[in-house]
Amino acid sequence: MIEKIISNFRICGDFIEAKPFGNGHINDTFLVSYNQAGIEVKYILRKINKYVFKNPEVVIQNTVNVISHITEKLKAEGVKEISNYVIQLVKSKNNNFHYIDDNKDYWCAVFFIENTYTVESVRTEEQAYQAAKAFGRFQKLLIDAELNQYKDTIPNFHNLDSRLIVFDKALEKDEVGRAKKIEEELEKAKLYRNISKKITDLIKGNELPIRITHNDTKINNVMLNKETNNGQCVIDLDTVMPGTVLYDFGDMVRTSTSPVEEDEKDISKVTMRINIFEALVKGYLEELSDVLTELEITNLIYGVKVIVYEQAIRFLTDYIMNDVYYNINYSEHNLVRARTQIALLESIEEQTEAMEKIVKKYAYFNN
Ligand code: GN1
Ligand code: MG
Repeated sequence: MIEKIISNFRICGDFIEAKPFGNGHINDTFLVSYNQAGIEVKYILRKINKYVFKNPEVVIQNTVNVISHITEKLKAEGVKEISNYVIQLVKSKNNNFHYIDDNKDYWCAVFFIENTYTVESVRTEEQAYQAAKAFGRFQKLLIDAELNQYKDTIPNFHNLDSRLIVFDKALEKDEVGRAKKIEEELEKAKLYRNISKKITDLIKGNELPIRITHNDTKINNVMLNKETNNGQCVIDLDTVMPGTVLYDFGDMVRTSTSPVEEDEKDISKVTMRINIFEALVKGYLEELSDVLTELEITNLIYGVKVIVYEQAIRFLTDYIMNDVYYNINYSEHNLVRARTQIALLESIEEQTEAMEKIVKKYAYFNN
């Protein structure tokens, strides 16, 4: 079946194999290899989840825009071998950047970048620093992207207020009776609810700059070079759209600072590692401290709290709704994920002062 799908793209040579790839929670992703005159060449093929992305054409248009923006800027900087640093889409035989199958599902193919790897949790300060530099560089390259060329691929994606409305509704309906199993988690979710207040005010007051941002800066969305460990290429561009850097910084910290994965069952292992946090701040601000505003920089840690809390709410909501959004491997999977997010938030709250000091250390207000 995958062989048939990929045959609709402009790829020459002989199909070798297709294997499921990566750990994304949303789209189906495959690594496909071809024999091209004796050389094995790999591609990543993805089916866009149409439950999550109601308008796949927008996802593709934004992706095309961001790739061409970054490609042009790297060219202007004189960078060689640009396809090692920004993903490149393969055209379909119909001359589109996607193929639509009989099920009306949209598929996209990109060239696989050789000699790179991704991590699910950060092992070293160096990895954190390099990944943060890559996300920072990505943001810097997009600093002059035209806002009006990008549409929302998922409306209100990081709007915590609307996430909370959906959460409250799900809880009220409690369709499959799961609410009674999560009393402790609900108590904690309530405790931290006031986190949402300030972000709503900042955004409504138009105080935070709206930029083209990534919106899914999970640590496994940056490809690191196998030899140098450099953060080589930021991937998963489905949610590139207007947003704030607070969310991107927040999601990077959320997914990098805990020593264990998002679905660790033993929450005593979940903690915000301050040395990893420092490496992230250093890498991110080395690239961005001269372009971000003071308001953005002074709210970075607040952004972390917003994102971790939002993620806890999203996992809890999906658990209450009987797992309609995220891919799961077992029935409590979303609940386990929500618990790690709450534990992480608790650890962040405890270390806020030390985190603030670190941000101050690396922030140079040049604006
Ligand atoms: C999803 O697809 P993936 O795994 O990169 C989700 C993110 C969540 C994340 C939680 C479009 O990302 O927003 O933060 O799972 N993507 C979408 O791990 O909802
Ligand atoms: Mg994603």
